[in-house]
Amino acid sequence: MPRFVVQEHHARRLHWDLRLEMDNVLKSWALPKGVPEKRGVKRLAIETEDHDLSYIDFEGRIPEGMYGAGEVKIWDSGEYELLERTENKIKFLAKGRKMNGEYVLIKTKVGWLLMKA
Ligand SMILES: [Mn+2]
Repeated sequence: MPRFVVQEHHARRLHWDLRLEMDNVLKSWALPKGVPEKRGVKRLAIETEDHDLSYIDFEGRIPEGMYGAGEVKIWDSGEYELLERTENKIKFLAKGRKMNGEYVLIKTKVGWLLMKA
């Protein structure tokens, strides 16, 4: 089963980074407001660069002067089941402790949105 992680990132602005193990990399989205807890709530998910698989368990401090400087903590992690994937939609069943259940990433005109399905 592929894995996912949500890293709480205390950069200049606090955000959460959702990363899905996919195509042998970590596909990544920054969530300014975190993972939606309720159905129907749409949260902006800003697509960011793919990360190496080894980054999935990274926690620690990114030094000052480096991109993303600040503390990174794992907010949740686990496995997921890919339910649907098209160019504009990724639906998955997350099996984490906090991120648990069906979620969908949808690409809209304004970018990606993350919803609890
Ligand atoms: Mn980040």
